[in-house]
Amino acid sequence: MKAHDALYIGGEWRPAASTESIAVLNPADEQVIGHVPAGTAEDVDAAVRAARAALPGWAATRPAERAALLGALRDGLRERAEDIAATVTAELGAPAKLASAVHTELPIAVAASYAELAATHSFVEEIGNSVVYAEPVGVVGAITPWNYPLHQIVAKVAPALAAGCTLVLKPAEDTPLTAQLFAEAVDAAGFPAGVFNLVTGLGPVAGQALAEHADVDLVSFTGSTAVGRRIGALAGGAVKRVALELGGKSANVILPSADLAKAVSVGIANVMSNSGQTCSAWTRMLVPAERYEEAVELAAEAVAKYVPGERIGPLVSAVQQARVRGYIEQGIAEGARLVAGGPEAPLETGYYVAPTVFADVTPEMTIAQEEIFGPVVSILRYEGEEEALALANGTVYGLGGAVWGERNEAVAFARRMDTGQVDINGGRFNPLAPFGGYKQSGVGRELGTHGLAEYLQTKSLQF
Ligand code: TXE
Repeated sequence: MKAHDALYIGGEWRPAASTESIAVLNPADEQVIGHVPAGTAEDVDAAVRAARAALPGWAATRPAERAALLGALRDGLRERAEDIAATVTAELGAPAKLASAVHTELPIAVAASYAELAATHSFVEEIGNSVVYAEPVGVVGAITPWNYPLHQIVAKVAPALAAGCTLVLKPAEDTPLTAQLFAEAVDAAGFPAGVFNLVTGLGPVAGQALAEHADVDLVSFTGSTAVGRRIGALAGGAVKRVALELGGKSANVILPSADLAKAVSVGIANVMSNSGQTCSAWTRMLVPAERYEEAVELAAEAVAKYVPGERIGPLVSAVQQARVRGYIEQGIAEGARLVAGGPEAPLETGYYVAPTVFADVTPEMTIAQEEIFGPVVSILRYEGEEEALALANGTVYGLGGAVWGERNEAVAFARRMDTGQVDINGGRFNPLAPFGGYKQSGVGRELGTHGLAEYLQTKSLQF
């Protein structure tokens, strides 16, 4: 793994305007593994200009040409798969298996899906006496978080390029090395200069400059609800398009007809994966009162398998570690029953948090309402389906969720949940299914044709 001491703008690696840099740490051992440039507003402006200059040419390419280049990008990512997985392990702390299966293979599947969609999607439609053209929105500012360093990038860049948009990417400052590897793959694929640009930098500096830039037509942001709200307000003020993928507090609803042991063990695995740093993680387990103690015991058993430093990695940073430990302390202070884990760091070195399970969690507790973004599960009790539904829908969020039980019952329940996607009896990742939130979990959808639509605007010609 090598860090580029430059930004990728206009088809080349160029020095940033300032010599300031950002140190990248390995959260498992707290060692510095590289430095990347801290881009400023001046760099963002240069990148937006490059994207603007490249737009007319790129927007005019035939979808088949864009599909071919996206196919080359998919192949370039495949060739770099080992390097990507090692980089994600180094800067996020993801265990090797997770890094290659989830952090590398899934985003490659998403890139592959857009190589195909660019070729097969119909960008022209006849409606009565009109012909409707789907045209690119223009220059995109993409701001991504660190929790899935490559996936978050691919889920924005691939549909934007498939649509004929050009873009500037500002990746998270905690995981910029994966973004640089991605830029290498874009460069090698042979996209025209300026179609894709990368500016590494701090959120309040480079991110803010990108979100505020007058010549950006669409801001696509994934991250905290606080920053998302600010970006949404900026975009609203400037009357520009915005896509927001924000936090979650998803419910894992276990109906009385469910296979309890499976629902609990898969539910725990879902939260422990990526050390709980998944916006759609099923962090609230809802269990029928008559099976509550049984579920709590099963959860304690299941979580014991997640040994920090072996099966479960650290959190991304000291800041996130402190935040999550603070939530665990708050859970205890507000009266939840600690069944496993706790606020003490399980290892001396590295930003680890003990896999934690709370029972006797009531809906008004902070740990039942706020996104913790760590390996912490709250188990709530319900009496009857209506209470389960009120609990499931009782937060400001609506991103993911799960329902376990007899298939028809589970589907009927899922249809009443205020959330963007629900896994029935486990579910399986589908790179073509729309992903995004109801309520304060966001605006817009990623993946598949719904994700592509975010980057398109329509023009109708009447005859
Ligand atoms: O997010 P930020 P943080 C949630 C999760 C986590 C919390 C804080 O609950 O604990 O957010 O994480 C850029 N203008 N999620 O602090 O700050 C920043 O550089 C423009 C959920 O890391 O929102 C990075 O590229 N951009 C989430 C990106 O925003 C700004 C994933 C996300 O960082 C900016 C991550 C600004 N003023 C965190 N300030 C999910 N939905 O998956 C920061 N950024």
